Amino acid sequence: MPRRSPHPACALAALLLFLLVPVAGAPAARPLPRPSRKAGPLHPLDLRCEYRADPLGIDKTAPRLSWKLESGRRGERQTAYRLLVASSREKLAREEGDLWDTGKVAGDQTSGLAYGGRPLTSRTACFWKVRAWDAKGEPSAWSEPATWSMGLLKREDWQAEWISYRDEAPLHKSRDALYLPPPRLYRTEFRAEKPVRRAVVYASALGIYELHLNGKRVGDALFTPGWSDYRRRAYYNAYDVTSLIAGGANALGAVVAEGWYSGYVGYGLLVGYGPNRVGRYFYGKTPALLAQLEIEYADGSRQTVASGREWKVTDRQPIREADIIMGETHDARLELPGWDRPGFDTAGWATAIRAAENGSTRAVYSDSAGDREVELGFVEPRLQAYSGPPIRSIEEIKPVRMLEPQPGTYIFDLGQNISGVARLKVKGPVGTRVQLRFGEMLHQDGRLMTENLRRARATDAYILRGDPEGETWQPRFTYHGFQYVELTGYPGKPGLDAVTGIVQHSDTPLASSFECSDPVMTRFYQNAVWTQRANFFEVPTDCPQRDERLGWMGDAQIYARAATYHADVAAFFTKWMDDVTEAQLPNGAYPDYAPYPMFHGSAAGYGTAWTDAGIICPYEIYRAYGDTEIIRRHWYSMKRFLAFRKRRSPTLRGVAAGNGWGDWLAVGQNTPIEFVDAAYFAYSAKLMAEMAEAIGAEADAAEYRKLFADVRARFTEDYVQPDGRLKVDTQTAYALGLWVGLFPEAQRPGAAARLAEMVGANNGRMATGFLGTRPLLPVLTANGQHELAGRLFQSREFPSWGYEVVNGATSVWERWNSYTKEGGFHNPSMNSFSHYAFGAVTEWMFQSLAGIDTDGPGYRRIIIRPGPPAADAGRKPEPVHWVKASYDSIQGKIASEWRRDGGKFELAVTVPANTTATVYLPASRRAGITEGGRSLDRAEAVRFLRMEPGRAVLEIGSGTYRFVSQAEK
Ligand code: RAM
Repeated sequence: MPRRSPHPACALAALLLFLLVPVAGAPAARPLPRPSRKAGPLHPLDLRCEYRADPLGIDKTAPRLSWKLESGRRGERQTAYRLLVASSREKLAREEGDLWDTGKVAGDQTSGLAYGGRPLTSRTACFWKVRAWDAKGEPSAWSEPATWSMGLLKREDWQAEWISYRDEAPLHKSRDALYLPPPRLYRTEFRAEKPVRRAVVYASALGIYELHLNGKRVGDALFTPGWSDYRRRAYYNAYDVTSLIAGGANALGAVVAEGWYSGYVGYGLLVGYGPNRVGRYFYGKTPALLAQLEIEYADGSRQTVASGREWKVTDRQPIREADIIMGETHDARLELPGWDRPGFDTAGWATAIRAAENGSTRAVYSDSAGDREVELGFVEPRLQAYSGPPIRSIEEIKPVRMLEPQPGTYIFDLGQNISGVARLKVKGPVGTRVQLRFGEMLHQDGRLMTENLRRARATDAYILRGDPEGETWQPRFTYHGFQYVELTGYPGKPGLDAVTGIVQHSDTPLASSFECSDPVMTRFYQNAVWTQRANFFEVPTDCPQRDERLGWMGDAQIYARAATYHADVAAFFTKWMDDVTEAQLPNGAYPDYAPYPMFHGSAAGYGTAWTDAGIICPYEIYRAYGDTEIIRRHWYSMKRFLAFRKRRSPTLRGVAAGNGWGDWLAVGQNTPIEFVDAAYFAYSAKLMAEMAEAIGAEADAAEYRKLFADVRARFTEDYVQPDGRLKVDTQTAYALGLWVGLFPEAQRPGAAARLAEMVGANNGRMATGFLGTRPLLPVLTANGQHELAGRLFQSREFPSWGYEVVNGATSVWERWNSYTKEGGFHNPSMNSFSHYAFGAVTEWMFQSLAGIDTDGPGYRRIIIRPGPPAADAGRKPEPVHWVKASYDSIQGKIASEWRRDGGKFELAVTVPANTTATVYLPASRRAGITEGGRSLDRAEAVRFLRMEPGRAVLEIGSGTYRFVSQAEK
């Protein structure tokens, strides 16, 4: 499967590196990059519209444009830019910006530039490019051209009707038996008689659709149109199909499965939620399709092919079951070759109906908020263009071994826990049924461990058509979280190539690399990235394997910033924040997960720190990408939320109400909910004040600053003692208090000392859960306890990150003790091996170990602050003594690579063009610091600012630098 080609930035950066003589005694230390002496012009590249490369069918009428800049020259920046947007590729090539020509605009802006040209209307195709002027006022060449196109912006643009099949099946009633109806195929034919200039198809579904045109699958996105509250709103997607239109007869088809709309969702079945308590039909009973193909001919005429009652539909097709959680069954004997090509005989197919013709179906819907009657018949949703990165098949993994725990049962080990599906390769007699089951772990005796899947059947099956050439199959409407695939019913003994792991997730471009001298922690970084990939699946899910996979808010807010280090998640969060706002409860609280098809736990529907994700996630996106639009878009909703918080806590103290998830999965210490709530109330107010300032809402900023101060004052009154100790004496309490800034200045050192003392008293171990773990290392580092942070980070003792790795983890576990080599599995009813929350420590790895952070929003100014833990000859494992990390920020690639060798400290830094960085270089004195072998005064684009205890503070412009200093050991 094609993988995205390396980013041009990487290639250029790779060119800039050349080898250093390795330092003796530094195991596996990587050569440090040498600065480039080569001068080069400014080069704009990586053009994005609404964070995406060449998006089609967007509905933002002032989309935000961005680019990155590269230069081989130090201290380079953009002094002006000119952007052209044209209505055709040809016009753009002729430098005719008929839609928008900004002219030469002075300034350094390269992201979040809102389109300000001629009004954009439905269907407009836009072609654009940019050129930048450098520090000397020299213009660059034009960038490569990029595109975007507008979707269907008005209801009237849609001629297509929502269509469906006549659904006479009674509502399923049983919780004991699964109900897995087959997807439907839909098709129509049309003729195209003239040369085609452009053809675009727009499509949506209540359910999941897959479009086909003339025998080809349209696009490569999976699980389209994505998950939303379909009762109110559905996404649609657009595809350019110009090259697929044939002269003469054409056939347009679709497969529509139930997906989140009417299939099994979350733990609905397990706990008996939803209509009839059966765990399905959360949004409605019968899937529906909407499709509109628009052809523009070379002569200017147009033709529209739209879903309607003349389409044909059937369920007599090979996919017999297709459920996201339960799995997929494919009977290849029923394949309908040519169903998506013209001329296919549709005898036996039914005529499609308008979705509304199925009429009303009423049912009693149950969840933790009680029983109520709901309508499950068709309700027309508002349409919105999909704004996220689509889910795709990203990568293939070959199994590393095959086991046969019982005769005829084969287990394939991918060597990596992933989300996605398995592709099966098989040859055998017609009618043979091969079954695939999925698991993250094996039992001691080699059997597949499926207990932690709870009610997720996670079973696929393929029934052979008996092709003597062999058959391959890959499901399309289900996915699993797994490392192991169990095959039964296979004809003969399979080879290792019978199964291929297909990694699937939202296609958020990976953005970083991290290696250090401790291989266990290098592996942990990889585990965190894998776990994020497995869970950034349409929404930020808690886990990919069991019957849950919900967009849990607590997990997301803890992890959002770490997520930004691993991948470009700007578009992903842009999409999901709309789901979050949509799910906001009538009282202004955000629910525990979004989308929110069912109330869970307390009927209140929210829990402290989970509900605050509605504030924290946009904040983190603003910080990482400089995005003020996400703040503006959700401002009203966020204000409603703070108003709710105020109403609920009139004394401005924390309260224990709603779901008390609290410091979830902490070991050994319990932090009271009121305390957590007070801290999060303050935190939300503080972030709101900062965001208000960012969008120029002065009055709001003043109000929220005061609110923060007031909540903080109550907090101090209630909890803080004169020596800095808290009345709630848990590690999490200190970590949260220090993180949010709740201690008066005078009490801060005492609080930090107490936190360190508590870790010591706990045999040097953490006692924190989801909420306490994220801030723990950052606050230790920020408060003079970096050594302790480093020790916790590298610990292999339970509970720790290293403990998971030495116990064989390839992903991040839900619980600190999900599994031990000696003791086996912990509590299978809630034990995921792919849960990202505890992986949030990678934020500290980047910020405080590699030392890459933003100074203000969006990496316009960068902080490079390497954090070598003190060399301690006796400590096991040996303290980290080299790190090599990079991060592809919204401004371009940042790299920090350092190595400590006795008293010598080496640091290689790269910062992108158009940015500056403050470098905190470990050094005991200024003299003796060199850059590229020269003394500091002679180094180009380096400014010495000051000495601080143990380090020199420098300012650098863009480029690659290599510093050497003498530092304390
Ligand atoms: C679990 C989820 C999630 C957590 C909630 C409270 O079921 O997996 O991680 O946020 O509960």
